[in-house]
Amino acid sequence: MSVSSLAPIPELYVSHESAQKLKVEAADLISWDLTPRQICDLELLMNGGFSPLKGFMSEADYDGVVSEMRLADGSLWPIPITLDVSEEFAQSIEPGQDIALRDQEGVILATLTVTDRWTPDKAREAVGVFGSDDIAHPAVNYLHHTAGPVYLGGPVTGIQQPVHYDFRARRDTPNELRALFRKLGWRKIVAFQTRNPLHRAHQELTFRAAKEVEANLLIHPVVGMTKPGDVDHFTRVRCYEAVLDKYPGSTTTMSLLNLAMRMAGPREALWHALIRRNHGCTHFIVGRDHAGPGKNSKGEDFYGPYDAQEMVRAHQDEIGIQLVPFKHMVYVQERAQYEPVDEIEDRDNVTILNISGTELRRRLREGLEIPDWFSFPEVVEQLRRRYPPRSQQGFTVFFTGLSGSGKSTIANALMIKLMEMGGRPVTLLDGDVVRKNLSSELGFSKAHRDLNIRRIGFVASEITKNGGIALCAPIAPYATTRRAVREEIEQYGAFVEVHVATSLEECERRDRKGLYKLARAGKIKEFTGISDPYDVPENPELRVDTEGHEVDNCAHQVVLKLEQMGLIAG
Ligand code: PPS
Repeated sequence: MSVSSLAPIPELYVSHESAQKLKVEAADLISWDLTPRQICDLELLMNGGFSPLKGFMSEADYDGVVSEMRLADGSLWPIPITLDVSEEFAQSIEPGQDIALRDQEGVILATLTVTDRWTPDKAREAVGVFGSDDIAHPAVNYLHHTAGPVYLGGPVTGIQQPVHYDFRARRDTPNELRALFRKLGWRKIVAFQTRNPLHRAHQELTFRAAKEVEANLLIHPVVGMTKPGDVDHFTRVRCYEAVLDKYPGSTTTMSLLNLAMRMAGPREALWHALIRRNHGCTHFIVGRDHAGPGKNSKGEDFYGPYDAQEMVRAHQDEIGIQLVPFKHMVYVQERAQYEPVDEIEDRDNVTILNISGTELRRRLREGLEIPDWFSFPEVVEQLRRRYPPRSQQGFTVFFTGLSGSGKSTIANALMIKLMEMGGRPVTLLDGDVVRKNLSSELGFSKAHRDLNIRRIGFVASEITKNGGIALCAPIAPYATTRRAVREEIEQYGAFVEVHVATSLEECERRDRKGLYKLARAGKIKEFTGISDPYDVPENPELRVDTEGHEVDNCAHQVVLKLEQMGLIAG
């Protein structure tokens, strides 16, 4: 098989008229609100991207896929496509019943006729599909900690495509791509899967692949769900658009694929190949460590670097798409070009250059040079817009300490110093002020304090995300809540925890608001340090001692810390 027939592939959508009728009838059905991953899966089920699947897998299909990559009818399929739901929802329906599948705004996308309902053995699924039950694997972690405990299976009736507001013109169903290839007269098409920005090495690899098999090139990036921590798809698509100009327009095209990746290495590569076959491609590029999930909890790779190639090679004839294997491409300085690492015979006499993903992120963070041999200036420009150096990113300084420890005073002094420097807007979320505005209905129980801190964390994370500086100064007595706030904020920028370590004795001696006296007299209940706990931070970025240090000096210590962390220019 080397040319594509490009005949239309079966979809699960009903006609427009039937869809309108179904939408009305579905008002009486029980609804399941799909998760983001399920929406991705459903879109590819409905548009034929997952053909021959006709719905979410039955238990028999699932068992066959987990143990031997085969559906009950013997067709090859490597990844379970299951509808995971809560125990409560599963109990509310009976097999044989139709349910409505809705997106997160409640729009109906499809109905599912439930034929199967079962409780999977998730550890078995993890070992079968991902080769390990280690939660360092993002899909294993998802399976155990995000996916619901019960699976529903059955045929899907497609009503409408999920709505996408972004890059609409760049998204194509398998049949739209097949029609495009037909129209262009393309009979041989090699697909390139990616979840990363395209740099020069990728361009060289795709050029070579297309030349080698004399095929047209489809750049087919995943924009559904990729590995946590990846460059977001908005930035990536802008990068792809910039690079597309550098390909010959008559033999290259780009289309976005709304796939939710599992990072399942070899099985995932086979799945990607099947999906590309469904999109009308005849060849599929598999490079080094395709869909690799990173290291396991022992620091070892989950899969061998070329396991994915072997897997696709072993099944290429059966699925009808040919593997184009590629070795790792590196830059040979003396020849000023990229070459596959295993084809460099004079490696002792040449200089081989490479920049890893980690090194690239470091250079972006620190605003260091990214050489032209590595990437295109247009791509670097997009990445720099998305990842400005730390001194231009937002961040949060989170003061914690007992009542009267000096948090607000130091935070106020710090705010003035940061405003004097200028550059980024500074917002102070002081404990007392927050309690007047954001949290006026809350008291001081553990639940209320947690809610108060989470609200502060939410506002600080929004400020940080938008490039501002948030200074928070609540007591925040619970370590677990502080950690949760840290995790939320660190998605967007730095979180600098400052423990204002004034002792209880000193706070009580100062008793600026007279509250300690009232607390000792039992007139204020649940008072931190007296009748309520305070978890002393174990590893704050900074601990300041206010006893024996002026406020100005304490605020200056924070400034020095921010400088040392690269958050403000020195
Ligand atoms: S928390 O635990 O982080 O939600 O507390 P916070 O929002 O920072 O509010 C603390 C201020 O409220 C006053 N206050 C109390 N503090 C602790 N325990 C009890 N029971 C209490 N009741 C009132 C107190 O003035 C705190 O102000 P600061 O600025 O910390 O001195």
